[in-house]
Amino acid sequence: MVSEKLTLQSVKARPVLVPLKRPIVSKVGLFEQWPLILIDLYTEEGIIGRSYIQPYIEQSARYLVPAILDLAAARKGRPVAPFDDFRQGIGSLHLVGRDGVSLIAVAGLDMAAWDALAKAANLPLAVLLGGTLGPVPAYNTNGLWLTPLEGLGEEAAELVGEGGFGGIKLRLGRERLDDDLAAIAAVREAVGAEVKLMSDFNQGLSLGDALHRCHGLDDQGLYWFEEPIAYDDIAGYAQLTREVKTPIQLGENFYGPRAMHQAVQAGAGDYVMPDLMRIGGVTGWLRTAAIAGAAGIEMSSHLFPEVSAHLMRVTETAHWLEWEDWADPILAEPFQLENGCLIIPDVAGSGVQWNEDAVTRYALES
Ligand code: SMN
Ligand code: MG
Repeated sequence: MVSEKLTLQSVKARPVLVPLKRPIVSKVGLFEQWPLILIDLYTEEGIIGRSYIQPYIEQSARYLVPAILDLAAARKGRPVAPFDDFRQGIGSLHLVGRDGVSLIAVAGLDMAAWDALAKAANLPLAVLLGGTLGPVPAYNTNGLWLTPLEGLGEEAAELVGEGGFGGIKLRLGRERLDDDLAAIAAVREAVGAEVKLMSDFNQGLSLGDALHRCHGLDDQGLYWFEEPIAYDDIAGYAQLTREVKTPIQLGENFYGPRAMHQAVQAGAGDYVMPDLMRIGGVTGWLRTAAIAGAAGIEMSSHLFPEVSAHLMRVTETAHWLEWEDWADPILAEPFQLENGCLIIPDVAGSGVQWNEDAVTRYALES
């Protein structure tokens, strides 16, 4: 047979709510537990593609699951072809907007489709994409939220120790500049000079406040300032990038490759970090990586460490993988870390498989 084909049969999308080891206390919200939507894409040939999305908002399953299932129903009986499906998916939903729910639904199915294709080829996703398996340098984002200063040093040391990490991320944008300075000092003292300190403002500041705050923190040796202002104020980001010495990082809220193109054209950041759910899954990432690569901008990942790790192996300007373990409670085989790197398992597909007992335990009514 010249070509093995995969034909979409049906899709299941199951919301779960999993416990977090450390609650997320951030400018984008307080989360004690973390919602995921688990997607299983069944093919007539018997291969099942799997993916998850992390929609932040527990109740969002009420509108995300129907969007995913509607798209899937329109594809029933058709070949699993993510590049075609990406265009068709956005095309079919653009009347209610190209971003947001539409792109998230497309992205979730896209990641499951690529997993199915890699499984059908009996290759890890990175290898299907023309790369190799290997360690992926990661920083630990699993803590250092906007929590009391007293606990930060101890937590920073714990975070480094969780995988021999060479970088950790600290949330900033506390009430006063001095509070941010004290947080940085506590963390630095605990982890020493060598560990890279990424920082994230989670869009918490106005442009004026960001100019003050970033200038006030510019000599602290932070590795990057992430999202000081609202994610779509591209002109404001371009100004910060021009005026601040510390590299500006953004991109977790970019919806689709065109948003990356616009940001790059505007000089909106020194670094970028797309999120698989918003950028459009594997297909959206590949297109986005080409834009960042051509521009010579280093590209990190946001959340989704498992699938992102495969993609970092084929990303021209691959920079840092963001490590969080939030999906671990429902994964059959959580990914492992060694010497600050995520280890991609040598299995067909992305390596994302469910622990069905845990899925039942954490199931959420949609
Ligand atoms: C973040 C991610 C998920 C929840 C809150 C904050 C953050 C990050 O922006 O970059 O990790
Ligand atoms: Mg962020």
